[in-house]
Amino acid sequence: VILLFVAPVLFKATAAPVTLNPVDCNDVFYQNRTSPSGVYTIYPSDQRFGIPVYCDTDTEGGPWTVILRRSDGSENFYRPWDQYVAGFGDIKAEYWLGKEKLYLQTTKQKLRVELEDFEGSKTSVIYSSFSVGGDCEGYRLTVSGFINGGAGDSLGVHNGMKFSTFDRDQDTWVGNCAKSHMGGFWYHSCLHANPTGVYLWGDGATGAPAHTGVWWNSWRGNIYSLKTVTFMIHPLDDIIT
Ligand SMILES: [Ca+2]
Repeated sequence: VILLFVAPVLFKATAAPVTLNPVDCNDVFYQNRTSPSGVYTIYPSDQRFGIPVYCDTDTEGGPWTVILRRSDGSENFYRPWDQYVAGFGDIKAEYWLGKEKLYLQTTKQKLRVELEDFEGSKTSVIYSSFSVGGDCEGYRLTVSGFINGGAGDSLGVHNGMKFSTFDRDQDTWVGNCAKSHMGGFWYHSCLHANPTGVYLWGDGATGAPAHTGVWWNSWRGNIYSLKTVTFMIHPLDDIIT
């Protein structure tokens, strides 16, 4: 019985190449530059247990670690605080990586936001500096260095905001932004972008409450609910050339 357990472990230990646990998709790519886009296991801040994440090695300026993706309405993003801390969803479809994992990205990151509407138009924006604080400071967003790729700046005004969900109001409004806009985000009073809103399939008459869709104000306004929204990060000091 003992051999049955030990033998595979020994075989694996001697057969596998020695690699460090990748902290992000950049590390994944650094260890194997032919890595295609797909799901990989990363170890933010050298955590002992890895987490699955989608690595985009195709988009310009990458490889990118996807931290948020909306794509088909398959996932419910109107969730409580604890789930936004831990992360949720399907890595191959719609998901939120989790605030704690964002906090554990210890190197400086840039953020790329990719947007697509239901008419086939695509656009993007880059923020050259992006970080998320820890639990003790309410997972505060620090974002700057707007570089317009056509989408316009709808996130810069959220700089310095704490994260809020319907069950933890840390926004700067007298009301509850998460409840009003049905997501979880770094709301101020309240928002210029709603990437975690309700998937409302464009500008159709869904009857949903105003401004609850998935929108980016400086591109398609605050009514039109986008088809695809992707937030992804890449180390600022990229060692790959
Ligand atoms: Ca409030």
